[in-house]
Amino acid sequence: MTDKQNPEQLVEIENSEWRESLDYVLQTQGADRVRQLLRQLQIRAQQQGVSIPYTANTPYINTIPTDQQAVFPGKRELERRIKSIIRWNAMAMVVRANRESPGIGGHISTYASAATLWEIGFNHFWRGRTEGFLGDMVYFQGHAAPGVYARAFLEGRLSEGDLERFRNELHPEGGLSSYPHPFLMPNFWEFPTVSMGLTALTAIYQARFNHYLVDRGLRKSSGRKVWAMLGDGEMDEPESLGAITLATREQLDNLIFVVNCNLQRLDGPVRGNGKIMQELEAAFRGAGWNVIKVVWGGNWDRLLAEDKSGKLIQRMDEVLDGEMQRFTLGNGAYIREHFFGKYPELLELVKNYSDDQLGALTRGGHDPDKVYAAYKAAFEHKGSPTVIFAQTIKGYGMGEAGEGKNITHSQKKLNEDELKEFRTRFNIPVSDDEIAEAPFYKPDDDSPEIIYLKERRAALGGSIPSRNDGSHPMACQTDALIQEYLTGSGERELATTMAFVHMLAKLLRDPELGKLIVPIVPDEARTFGMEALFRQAGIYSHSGQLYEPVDKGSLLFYNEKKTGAILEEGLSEAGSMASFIAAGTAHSNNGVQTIPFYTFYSMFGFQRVGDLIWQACDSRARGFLIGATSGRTTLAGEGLQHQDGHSHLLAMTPTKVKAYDPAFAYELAVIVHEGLTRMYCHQEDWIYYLTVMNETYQMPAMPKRADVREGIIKGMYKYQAGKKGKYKAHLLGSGAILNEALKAQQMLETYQVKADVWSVTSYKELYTDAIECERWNLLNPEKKAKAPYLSRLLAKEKGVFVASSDYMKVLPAAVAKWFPSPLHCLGTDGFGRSDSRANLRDFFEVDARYITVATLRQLALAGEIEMSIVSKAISELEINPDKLNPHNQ
Ligand SMILES: Cc1ncc(C[n+]2csc(CCOP(=O)(O)OP(=O)(O)O)c2C)c(N)n1
Ligand SMILES: [Mg+2]
Repeated sequence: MTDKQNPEQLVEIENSEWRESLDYVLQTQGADRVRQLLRQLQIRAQQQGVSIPYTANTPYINTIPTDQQAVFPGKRELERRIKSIIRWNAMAMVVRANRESPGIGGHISTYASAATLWEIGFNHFWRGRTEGFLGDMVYFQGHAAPGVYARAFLEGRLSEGDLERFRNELHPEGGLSSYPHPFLMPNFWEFPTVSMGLTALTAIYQARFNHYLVDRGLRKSSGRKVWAMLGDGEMDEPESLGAITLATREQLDNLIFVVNCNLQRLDGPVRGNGKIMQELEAAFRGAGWNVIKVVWGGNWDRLLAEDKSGKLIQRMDEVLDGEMQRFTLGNGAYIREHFFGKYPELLELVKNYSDDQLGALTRGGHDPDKVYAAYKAAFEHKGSPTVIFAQTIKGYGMGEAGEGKNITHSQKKLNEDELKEFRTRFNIPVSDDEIAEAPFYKPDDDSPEIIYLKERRAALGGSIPSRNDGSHPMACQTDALIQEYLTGSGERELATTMAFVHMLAKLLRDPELGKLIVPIVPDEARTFGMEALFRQAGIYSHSGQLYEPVDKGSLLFYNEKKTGAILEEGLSEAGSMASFIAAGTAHSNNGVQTIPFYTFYSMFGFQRVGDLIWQACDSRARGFLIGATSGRTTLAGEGLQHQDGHSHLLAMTPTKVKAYDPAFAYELAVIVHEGLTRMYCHQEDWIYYLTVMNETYQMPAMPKRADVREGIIKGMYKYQAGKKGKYKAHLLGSGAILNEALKAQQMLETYQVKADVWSVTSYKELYTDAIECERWNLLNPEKKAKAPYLSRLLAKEKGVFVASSDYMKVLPAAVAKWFPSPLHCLGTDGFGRSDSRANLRDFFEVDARYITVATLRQLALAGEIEMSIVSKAISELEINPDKLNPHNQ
């Protein structure tokens, strides 16, 4: 030190001395010692009141230092050629599809940014399914699907015609779906990844479920990995981050996230004013993940090594994502001026670099060496999940057409000049004469590219993605399982929820099916009376039970164990649905026919996780969704945000869902039996949604008529004929409200009405069947018209019809037109209230009195009785006609 040094210089000298000390310790004693010393310094500072700001971030440089980088084992030049061809074809698919049908859509820029990330996976890591190995599970970012198709084309799995029919699925020869949909391409896609946010969530639970299967002894551990290829914009969805702590808690080192940080989403930058990689790094490190950042390409390594001032890393840390995007568009001179130009030390650092060299500095996600090293480290990492954040450029290679521009996400067209530029940049052998056509290009089968690509896939066990439908019809012996529920409960009163839990316990004990049953519950087991299953089946916990539960002495103690069957997901309906999807698709994805029974508060089902239910259908998941505590008036006391009177409407939407609202234990048993038979014995893709209730009453025996069982399944059957009366009516009831119809049947006798009571187990089944007939009749005008089941059932019935349920009036209204005379619908439109069942049924006008009045009015409208009788009934039954409409309250 000399006197002439100013304070800034002194600080700098001190900084460099400390840095050198650290380097020395690292070289002589290793990384652990460095960590110890830093910890010591932290303690020392804290003891003296110097609080150290918490940061979960590491500097904005690659996590893996160059000298620890695994050596890339591939043929780099050949892989680049292959990747370039895939880039071209992926782009051409979209361009051509949009020329053929303007507005048909598709995305070019996402795959353009992800190509290296995916190709390293395809050539070196992602293993296909072989005899002895189920293969890795790769969730491909949905809108980059053209990249997967373009690769499948080179691998010979798809033809040129297939590529031409991208987004043209209704073509007579079939086309390629816009995004990954197992529902639409069941032999190709495994995981629907299109609804942003669900990929991360479902991948986490899938990885956990893979452990569950091993722990429960249903599958051998094989080392297979779950890879989720994600977008940085997508990480803003709450579901993306919502389960990341579960992944560490469960030590999911079989899980790897790769987040393609192209710093852009659809409209613009993900974090123009910040740094998305740093923000996500903090979240994931905080959650205990192994985080690997791949920020810069290899051509930055020398600059970083030569930078003794620390200013380069400082600049990297400072630069905003919005600026980084700007550097993509700017040339080398611009980068020199605006990136390096901020500090004289940095200008000095790059003084021997030409503008072209600066312009060519790459982002980490476009450097195969860096990406390979990150993947290898992730693959080998033990004890926690890994997330790789790879910085890329959105629309990489699209040049003027969109590289790094805010419009790039939606860019679907390239003009001739832009095509030429793309062709030249990636060296695709397409001549100027042909370029306007954007022809697909595939090298000959004996070309080095195709030979190499096929060799690599063969070495990794074959092509992916490839969905294997491992379904084999099973000879199930399920009849005996339900017999006991068909005979009724005698004097004993129970709720359908209790009957269901009893059935579930019985299924779990069954020697054939028991090991396949997966009960799933989001912290409501006690609400549903399921705690008896804790002891019987055990709550799954990979680490077993490391503590003595407080209720150890009791019969129903909280029994966590490694071989537990119950997935107690805590308060996460979304997580539970993700588990449902994993268990419900195990027949294809895990070669084992697990049978999920996901039981939840029905209010927090379809409306809360409807998107995941839709995804479950797309995944071809099978299983039972049990909406418990259902019914707007049957769930007493809970009020507006708990009482469900509409999930059956929402259940109308996905056609692969069958929805039932049974009233009695025998109905429930018949439906569960039917579900097991169709989904597991016959291997059909269905999801059965059953609502069960918590009102207790005596469960009758199943009427001994041949039509009853069929009626339960088809949605409606006559439960009890009326005894006597001059006038004829039919009362339709569902769920617990069927009991109100039975009470009304009695009341109506005093008005000389003979009312038959029908149990409607499923309006959805009735509706689906009716519209199917209607459609057939429309298209076959000269053939004998088909009559819907409902019309056939009621063809000979005289009299009036009144339907009541614990759901909105529109539910029975959906099938009204197939009734022989007008149907009056009672239902629970409006917000719930906390009160007793009796008061709620009065408030919503669905109790026996309202059914009685509605029936009398239908009779009066039909000219059978006088309207004055209706008025008389209103007053006799103490109904206030000036009562406010619950719909508006
Ligand atoms: C839930 C949901 N909302 C909106 C979309 C429409 N969408 C598809 S891709 C996209 C932007 C994705 O950005 P990012 O995740 O960063 O992916 P990139 O294309 O940049 O790789 C949007 C908004 C969607 N698929 N899902
Ligand atoms: Mg993005």
